[in-house]
Amino acid sequence: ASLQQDLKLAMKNEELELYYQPKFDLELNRYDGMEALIRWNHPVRGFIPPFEFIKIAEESNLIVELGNWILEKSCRFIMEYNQVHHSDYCVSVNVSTIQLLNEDFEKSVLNILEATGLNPDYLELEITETVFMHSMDIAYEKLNFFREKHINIALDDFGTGYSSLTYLKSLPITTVKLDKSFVDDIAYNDISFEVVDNVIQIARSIGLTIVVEGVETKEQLQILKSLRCHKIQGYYFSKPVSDLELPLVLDQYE
Ligand code: G
Ligand code: G
Ligand code: MN
Ligand code: NA
Repeated sequence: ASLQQDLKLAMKNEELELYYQPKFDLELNRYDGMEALIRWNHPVRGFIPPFEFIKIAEESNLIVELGNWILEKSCRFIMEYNQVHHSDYCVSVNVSTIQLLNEDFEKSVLNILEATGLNPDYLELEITETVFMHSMDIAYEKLNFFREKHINIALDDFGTGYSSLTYLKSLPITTVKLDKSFVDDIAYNDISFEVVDNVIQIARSIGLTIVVEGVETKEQLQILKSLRCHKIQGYYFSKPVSDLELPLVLDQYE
C-alpha cells in the first residue's frame, strides 16, 4: 500500500499521536503553553518523521482532514488539561500553507472551537511565510479574520526564508518564532548574537511576542534573557513529550 493510503488508515487506527513541547515564558518564569507536534508510528515502517508524511498529505487533499484531526485533538487536549490541572496553558498548532488556504479552513477552526468549548485566546496557529508568497491577499484576509476572533497567530521558522524585518510590521500576526539555526552558536558567534539581538528588539518594538526555538543550553537561555526575549522553546527545558509525560515536565515549574 502507498504511504498515502496508509496515512488514511492511520487516522482511523490511532497510529497517529500528538506530542507536546512546552514553551517557557522568561518574564513570568513559568511555562505558558505548548506546541503540538504530530507523530506517526507505522506498524511496518516504524517511526516516520512528520516532514515526510505532512508532505505526502499536502500532495493530496488529505492534509485538510489530517489538519482538522490535529486541531481538534489539540484543542480538546488543552481544554481538558487546564480543567484537570487548574492551569491556563495555551496550545500552538502547526498549520500547513495548503491547509490554511483551503476555503473551508476558517469554518473548520470555528467549528472545532465550538465543539471543544476552548476559549480562542488559548489557541495559537503557527504558519510559515510561504503562505505570504503563495497568496498574500488571501493570507491577510484569513489571518485578519482569526485575529478578530481572538485566535493568536505565530510566524514559524522565522529566518529560514525571505524573512524581511520590514514586512513583519504589516502582518496580521501576534508572535514571531525565530528558527533554531540562529541560537545554535549565539554564545560563540558575534554575528549570530547581533542578529538575534536585532530580531528581538524589532519584534518588541512593533508589539510582537518573540519566541526563540531550539534552546539547548543554560548559556543560551541566559543570553536570551539578557536580550529580553519573551519566550523560549527547546531541549533545555524539554523535548516534545507524550500527553502522559507532559504533567511531569510542567509540574517542575508549578
Ligand atoms: O516535530 P519535529 O519534531 O520533528 O517536526 C518536524 C516538522 O514537522 C516541523 O517543521 C513541524 O512544524 C512539522 N510538524 C510537526 N507536527 C505538525 C503538525 O501537526 N502539522 C503540520 N502542518 N506540521 C507539523
Ligand atoms: O518547524 P517547527 O518549528 O514547527 O518544528 C520544530 C522542530 O524542532 C520539531 O522537530 C522539534 O522536535 C524540534 N526541536 C524543538 N526543540 C529543539 C531543540 O532544542 N533542539 C533540536 N535539535 N530540535 C528541537
Ligand atoms: Mn512550529
Ligand atoms: Na520553527
